[in-house]
Amino acid sequence: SSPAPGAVHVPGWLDPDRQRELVAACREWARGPVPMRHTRLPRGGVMSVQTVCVGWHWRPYAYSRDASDVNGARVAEFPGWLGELGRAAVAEAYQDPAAAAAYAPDTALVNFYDGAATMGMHQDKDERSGDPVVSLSIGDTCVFRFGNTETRTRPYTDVELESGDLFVFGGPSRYAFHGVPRVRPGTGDPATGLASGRLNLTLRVTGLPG
Ligand code: MD3
Ligand code: FE
Repeated sequence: SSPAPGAVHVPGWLDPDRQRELVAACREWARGPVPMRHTRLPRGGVMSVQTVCVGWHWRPYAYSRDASDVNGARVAEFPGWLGELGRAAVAEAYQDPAAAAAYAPDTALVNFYDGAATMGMHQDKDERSGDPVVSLSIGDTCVFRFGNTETRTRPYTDVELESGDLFVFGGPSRYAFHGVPRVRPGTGDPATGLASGRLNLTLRVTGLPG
């Protein structure tokens, strides 16, 4: 379904095997070379979500190859199979083979939510490319709040994101405010390999050279 122009929600897009593979891959990335951690905000806050990055390291408000705010190591290489998954996601969401073929994500942000973690309303503007963001959810269901491009307040739409769901945000939705006001503990299937909590992978195009 499409809650707004350029935003497409595909429930249950990842089959159980794919979800297990992604959980296993995220577990490896979470160990290193840059360990998963609570991102520190420039004004002294700490995010309740834990994040590990692949391809490029994100910190507010910039991307780099080295994680100078964590351990100084270079982030893990962005694997070819993850780019293929991103192109398949865009093909499914937009039913547009040309748009899918041109989609070349070079970074993935992996967010882990324990039962209490939330993400406040924000826009994603650190990328220099307006190409779509692909979001993949695994584990506990969450309430995803999808807003407007002007303010972090109403009007917004609350959508339940479940394990296996795909969401693609492109076109006018690319710069919409969004957040995760709550997760629903105990709703995930441990067969994914996640005993508790929620994983979200976002694939993005940084627009940075090399
Ligand atoms: C809409 N992550 O990492 S995914 C983020 O579930 C982020 O972890 C949330 O917001 C999460 O920045 C939401 C859905 C999402 C991701 C990126 C977007 C929605 C978006 C970028 C632009 C518009
Ligand atoms: Fe975001």
